[in-house]
Amino acid sequence: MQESKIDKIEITDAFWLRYMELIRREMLPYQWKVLNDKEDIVIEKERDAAYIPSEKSHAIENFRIAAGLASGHHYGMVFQDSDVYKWLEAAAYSLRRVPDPALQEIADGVVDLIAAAQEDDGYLGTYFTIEAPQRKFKRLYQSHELYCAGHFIEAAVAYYQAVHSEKVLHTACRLADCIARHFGPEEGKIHGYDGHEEIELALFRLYGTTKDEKYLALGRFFLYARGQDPSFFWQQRAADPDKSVLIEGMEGFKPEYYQVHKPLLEQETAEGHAVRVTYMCTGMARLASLAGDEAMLAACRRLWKNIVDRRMYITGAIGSTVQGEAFTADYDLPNDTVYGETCASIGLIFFARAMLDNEMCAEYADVMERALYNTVLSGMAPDGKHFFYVNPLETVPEYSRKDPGKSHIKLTRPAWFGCACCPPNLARLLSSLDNYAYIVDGDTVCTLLYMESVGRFTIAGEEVRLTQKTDYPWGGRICLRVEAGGGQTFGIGLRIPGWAAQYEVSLNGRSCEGVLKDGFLVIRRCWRTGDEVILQLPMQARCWEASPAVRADINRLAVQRGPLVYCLEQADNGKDLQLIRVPENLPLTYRFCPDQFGGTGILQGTAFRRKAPAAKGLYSPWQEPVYEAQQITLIPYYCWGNRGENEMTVWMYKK
Ligand code: FUB
Ligand code: ZN
Repeated sequence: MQESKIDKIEITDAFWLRYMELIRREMLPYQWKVLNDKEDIVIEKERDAAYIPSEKSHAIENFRIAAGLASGHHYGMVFQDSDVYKWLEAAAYSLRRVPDPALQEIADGVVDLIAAAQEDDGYLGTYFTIEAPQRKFKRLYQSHELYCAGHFIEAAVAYYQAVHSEKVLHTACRLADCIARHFGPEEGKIHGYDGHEEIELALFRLYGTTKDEKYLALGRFFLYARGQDPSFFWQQRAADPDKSVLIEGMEGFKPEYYQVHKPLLEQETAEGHAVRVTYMCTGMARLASLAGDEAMLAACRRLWKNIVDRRMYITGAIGSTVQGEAFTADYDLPNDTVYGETCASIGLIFFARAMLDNEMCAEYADVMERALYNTVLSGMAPDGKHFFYVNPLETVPEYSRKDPGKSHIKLTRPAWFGCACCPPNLARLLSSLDNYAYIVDGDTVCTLLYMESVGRFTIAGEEVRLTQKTDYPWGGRICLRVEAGGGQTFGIGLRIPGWAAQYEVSLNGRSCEGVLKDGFLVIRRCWRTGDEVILQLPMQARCWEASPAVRADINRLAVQRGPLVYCLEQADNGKDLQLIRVPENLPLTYRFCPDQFGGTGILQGTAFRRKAPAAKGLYSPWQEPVYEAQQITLIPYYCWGNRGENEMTVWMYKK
């Protein structure tokens, strides 16, 4: 069969271009200044813990010291380098979309600096170069050496693809080669892996670009070695003569935290640190598609099902506890102590996208959409300079202020964090959304995320262009205009979102049928230039409930309109949101407000407020509750926390 592939997706969508331009014009310059300690901001700890370094970033200065261009000590988390790498990756995607000589000059300078900080044998890692060369690769459960390496490799591949910098790719290959000399199944090498997965998925990307099988084999080794000997990290720790810890607060974590309690093929449930799980799964899914590894794919499916059927919030957030930023148990989804790290939902999107390369199942794209439009967007403010690390589904300001167990539940977005993993992760995901819009499967082009765009494809050796018009997520009409030369037979697959109760499809103005398979409606025919397919999705707001197994959500309803989950905020609805009661068929009217939160659609309707019984104590004999009507306003969840400290809830109590 002749080749089919995506050639280029140009996003022209008003909703998403606003974000992409915000990243290009505001976020990248802002983050660059922060990484250079040139922005006058308060850096907050993501939770109350004395050991989180939050005086400054120092990330660029660490590289300058490692390169011998400055003197001093390393500052920050042991993985502070990854902030720079993620920034570089985001800059690469932005440059791929819009050439920008000033940004490229800065990025080229970063590449030069990274290369200067690299040691002669290819080793790269400013903490160990500056502070502890004798401990390289000796404390892998905490060191993040391969995690940082992975982030650099990802950035390097993206930057190479964007601006053809041979230097960045060369630097990345030298680093990967250094790792390959130290790790592997051979005698004399380390039969181990990093405490934080990332290198695996990165090596697969490097393999994709260089086609060097060594990188595929090394990534495969890391995945298959993981968990074979659950005591590996602790053996390393015992053997390290230096007993000082690299990251405080991590000593008590069990093997599950690092996903090393069992070999990956035996892991049935998502355990431990949520970001680690998603990066691991992304690596597993990429290996499955690159190598046709069926056993690995089956393991991915098991972990996927466990996450999305039992351990994911309606907002696409994952990670139920601050302790270890981790998964807990099936259906344990507390709304007010949740972790829901922005990076974890970003990782879930990576995992979903990698699964789509294995099998065309719309559920993967549905979850991608859920995580993206809700938790990921909630991770940043409309100014592109304030960020959430944790994305709760319920807040009470006084509880966050006074309960040490809720210190991670911030009420407004900080300017930066002591551990700044999330802000540059947002920048790299949102500036590369073109990678998530379509997929080509055989001779079928499938839509994944709906957004205005011009997509150029090669289908069975022929050029095809699809122009997508829509005002999604506000409107549900999606129009695809085809340009296909003199007529070609191929498939167009439309994702029918899981949230859509029904849909209509027309072809050139007439109702049309396709074949619905795994959530994609595939229309196969001889397409001609000018053909137009219109998909109409229902956009009325609906109440959703959680499985009764979720104790935190029992007798509660959440509102979703299209892909957007909505919430109540005190700013619109008054204090004591727990007193608001909603009927299941809550009628809601939709209104687009161009001036709110950069332009957003709000919902309004009549609900009830339970009146507090007069002069009663904390407890009293049960009485029939009394309600009064209350107009309520719901805003998209991603907009919450932008109007000062304020109560918020996604799940409302049923009347
Ligand atoms: O450990 C590196 C990153 O820092 C993790 O991915 C985040 O969860 C944060 O802990
Ligand atoms: Zn993060």
